Amino acid sequence: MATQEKLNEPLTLQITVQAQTSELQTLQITVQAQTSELQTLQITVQTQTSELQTLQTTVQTQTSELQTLQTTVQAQTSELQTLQITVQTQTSELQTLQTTVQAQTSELQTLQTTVQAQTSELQTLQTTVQTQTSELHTLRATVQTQNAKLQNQNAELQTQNGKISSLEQRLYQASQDKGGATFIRWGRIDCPANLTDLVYSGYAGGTWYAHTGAAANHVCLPRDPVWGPYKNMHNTDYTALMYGAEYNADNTATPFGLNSHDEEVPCAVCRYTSFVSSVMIPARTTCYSGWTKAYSGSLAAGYFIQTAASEYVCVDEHAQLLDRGADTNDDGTLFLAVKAQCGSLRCPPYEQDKYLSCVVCMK
Ligand SMILES: [Ca+2]
Ligand SMILES: [Ca+2]
Repeated sequence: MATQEKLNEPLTLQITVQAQTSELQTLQITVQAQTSELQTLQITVQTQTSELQTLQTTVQTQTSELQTLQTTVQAQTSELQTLQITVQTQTSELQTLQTTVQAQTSELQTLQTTVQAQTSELQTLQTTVQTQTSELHTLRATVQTQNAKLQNQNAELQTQNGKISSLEQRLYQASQDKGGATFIRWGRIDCPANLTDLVYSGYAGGTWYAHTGAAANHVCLPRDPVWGPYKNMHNTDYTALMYGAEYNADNTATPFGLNSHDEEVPCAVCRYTSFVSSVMIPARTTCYSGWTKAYSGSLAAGYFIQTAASEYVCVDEHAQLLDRGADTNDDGTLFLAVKAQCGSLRCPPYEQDKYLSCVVCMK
């Protein structure tokens, strides 16, 4: 056996060499492959190295950015804390407000209940008002009717009031006014104060001193004549005549005031306020007992040698003169002083050629 083995040894070697050669070739191929692969890896490593550098740069950049972001985050965290405090405060306020809202909601419900009750009441009232409005219209119509009646009654009342007033006035006069008699105060435009009222004042008038007919009495003509319907009748001579009056006493002996000659004579119609009678007493300046003096003065009448009749009147002791009368001598009815003439006239007590006084007395 050993021989055999020796015979076979070169072959084995060959086989081995071949195997090894093959294996070597395989290894070479493998080395080549690995070399190629290594190159590829080197390239890859280089590439990755370059990428790594790029990444490092990126990381640095991102680290810087991260720091910036951290700063920002810290600031925002601080701000967030502030906001959280604010939120807590607001939450607390909100809770308070919710409590308030709940209270108000409750109150609102109470009010709604009240409003509903009042609405119901209001409807009832509206119904009542409508009813009352209707009644009011009816009442207004009634009132208008009654107003019309009232106006008629007022008119009647006014008429009756007028009658009552008139009756009262008459009654008052009947109860209070014991006066009523009148007299003419010659030579004055006024009446004795406190005792009499002035009815009117005017101008003494009468007959022309030289006429042989017509009236004898003097009249007191008012200053404001009211003409009657026959004022403008046809002018004939079959009439009486009315003249004015002058004081015609001699200026050297006149009871009618200085320079009274040719002055015209005023007069006043007077009414007693508390006396029922009066009398003109010639030849007196005082009244008899129980009588009150209205005025005194001088007895006057017409010129005795003239043809016209006249009458005795009492001219006031403070005789007045009508304005502008002395400018002209117009005559008319003449007022002269009266002298006593003894004989049938008892002397004494009278005295010849003495001027007579007069007085108007009231009771
Ligand atoms: Ca005259
Ligand atoms: Ca004269």
